[in-house]
Amino acid sequence: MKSMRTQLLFSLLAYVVTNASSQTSSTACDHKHIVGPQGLPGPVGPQGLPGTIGSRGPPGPVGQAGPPGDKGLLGPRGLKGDKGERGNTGGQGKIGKAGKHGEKGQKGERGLQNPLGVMPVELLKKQLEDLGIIVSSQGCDCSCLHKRSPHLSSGSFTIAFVGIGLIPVYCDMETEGGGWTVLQRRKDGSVDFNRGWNDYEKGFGNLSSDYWLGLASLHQMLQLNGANELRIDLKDYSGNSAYAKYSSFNVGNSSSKYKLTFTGYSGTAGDAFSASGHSLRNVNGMKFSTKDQDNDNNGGQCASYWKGGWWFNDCHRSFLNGLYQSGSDPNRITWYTWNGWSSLSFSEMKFRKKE
Ligand SMILES: [Ca+2]
Repeated sequence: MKSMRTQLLFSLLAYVVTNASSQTSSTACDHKHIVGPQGLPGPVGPQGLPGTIGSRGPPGPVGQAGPPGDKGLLGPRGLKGDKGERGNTGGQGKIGKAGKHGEKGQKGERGLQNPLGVMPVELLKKQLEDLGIIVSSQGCDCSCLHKRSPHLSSGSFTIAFVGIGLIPVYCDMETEGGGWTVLQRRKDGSVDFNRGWNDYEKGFGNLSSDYWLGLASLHQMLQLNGANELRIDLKDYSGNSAYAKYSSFNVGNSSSKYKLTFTGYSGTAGDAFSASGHSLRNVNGMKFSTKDQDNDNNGGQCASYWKGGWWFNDCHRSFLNGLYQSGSDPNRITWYTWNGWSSLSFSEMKFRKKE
């Protein structure tokens, strides 16, 4: 660069000297008016220096929009918002599950003694109706029911007994003045009577046909009544009828094995319970026995052998829980003092409070 500038400076000095000498010469020779031919053009000068940078031009028009870019990455989680205002009151929710039973309350005061040993009728009736049980009377057996409502016909009733519970019974409201609670019936052989202790204790069968009230309920109902009488109605397969009646009748509790006691026979069928004095067949004072509980006075097991539960002594002269079959066999429904060993087609044992 420096040598180029130096070269340009010498070229400029040479031009100035040449013009000065030609003017001097012209002046010196002006008076002669002599003009020579035009000289040849000089050589091409060196390239000039680059110019300064121009000013920025005006902005161009806006270009067209480009294609959309790729989706960006998920941004960071935002900050927790402020607590909102309390909402409106909601609707009523569904009923929750029942809570646990509360603690047992203290025992109430003893109520007034009811002559029939029953709890307040309306209270019990209400409670039972709530359970869907229709009750015609409370805490009194068929004899009490008959006394209260003489118009009632024979039929099935559910009776509530204080301290015992509900007991379904059949009431005979016609025979000999009515008011009998049926404890046993054989009518059509529809129910098997060759059963164990538990069944005889709690009862079984159908109130309208063959049934056994149950020794536990029987004992309790007799207890509530105090004094009771017993009636037994019988029929044979020829259509003949007879009955036996005992003016006192009782059955003990479970500890006594439901021991049977009776006195005061009357009737048309004979006193088969006492076996007409046959001491080994008399069932007065006998315990109840079943095929799975031997409480008899026999070396074997009367109930297993004769196929039914009964108050056996050294077996029997009366056996109303025997097999329901016609014919002649001590394992069938028997009332020996009336029909010998010939079986019976019907039997009904019933008690009522003795007035
Ligand atoms: Ca025995």
